[in-house]
Amino acid sequence: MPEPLILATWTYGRQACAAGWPHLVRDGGGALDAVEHACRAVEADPENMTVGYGGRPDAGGEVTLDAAVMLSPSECGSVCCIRNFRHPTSIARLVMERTPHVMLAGDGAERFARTQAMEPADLLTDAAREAWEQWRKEHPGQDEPARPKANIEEADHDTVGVLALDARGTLAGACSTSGLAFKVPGRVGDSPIIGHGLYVDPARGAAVATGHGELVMGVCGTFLAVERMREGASPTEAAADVIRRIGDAYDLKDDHQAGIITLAPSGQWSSAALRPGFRVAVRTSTRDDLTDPQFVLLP
Ligand code: SD4
Repeated sequence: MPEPLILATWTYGRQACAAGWPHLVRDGGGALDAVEHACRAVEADPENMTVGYGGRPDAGGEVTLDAAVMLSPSECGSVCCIRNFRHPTSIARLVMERTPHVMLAGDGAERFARTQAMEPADLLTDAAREAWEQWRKEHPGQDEPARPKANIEEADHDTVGVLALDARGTLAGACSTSGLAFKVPGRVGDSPIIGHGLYVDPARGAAVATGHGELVMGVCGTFLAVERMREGASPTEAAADVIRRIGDAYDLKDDHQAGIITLAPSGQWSSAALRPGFRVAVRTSTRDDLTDPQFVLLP
């Protein structure tokens, strides 16, 4: 019987793991409930400046959220450009469980959420609006795209990505984000796209990514990681291969960052990042801490 385990991105992943753990080990719970509740805890926290409520707006001053949930290639759901609901991860789970589709976007996703009795709510906090107003003052050009700094998540909080394995051996993953702060309106990153920000294959493993989504999207990052595990790579080799592939494919700038967590069905797991700063929260019956990635490409 596998040892239950939950892993989450960045330092605030500890908050996610703490919220997910009771759902992972309770009777009637499991990996899917755990990853959903882990994301919901971060989505509900207004102090987290770019996940859910309190997320940083796009360049036009509007907060838009993306999220995905996955159990297997035939059981996954996601939403993007959600503007009026605080829990996109739960909407993504409903897309997976109650529609024949994988991904709903924008107005249609919000209409679907209303049919599922999800409560609409404001996303913009005073702090996020003030941050946007300050950014507008410093960047008066209407269409100038923002360039976030590497590891901005540790200062300003960003995507939460969660993987879990329960005692029955079920693997599940979820991720939730408002994307890159002050992004061009309409921009969608890797997080809600299956195989980019999140991928789970029950027989082969799971992976979740964070950082500059465009880098991850160019190499189908999480699908690549799980595919490498399918070919026999260890979780560390698989995570490192994705980061190396990003290094090969892009002319990397100093402010570029990407991190990935990989988890095998056995419970063996690992992580890798382009540069130092990425951290992984881990919770088991005997552990509750933060770790640095096993592989880092650049000093
Ligand atoms: C995105 N990958 O939208 C997300 C952002 C992120 O840590 O993960 N930041 O590109």
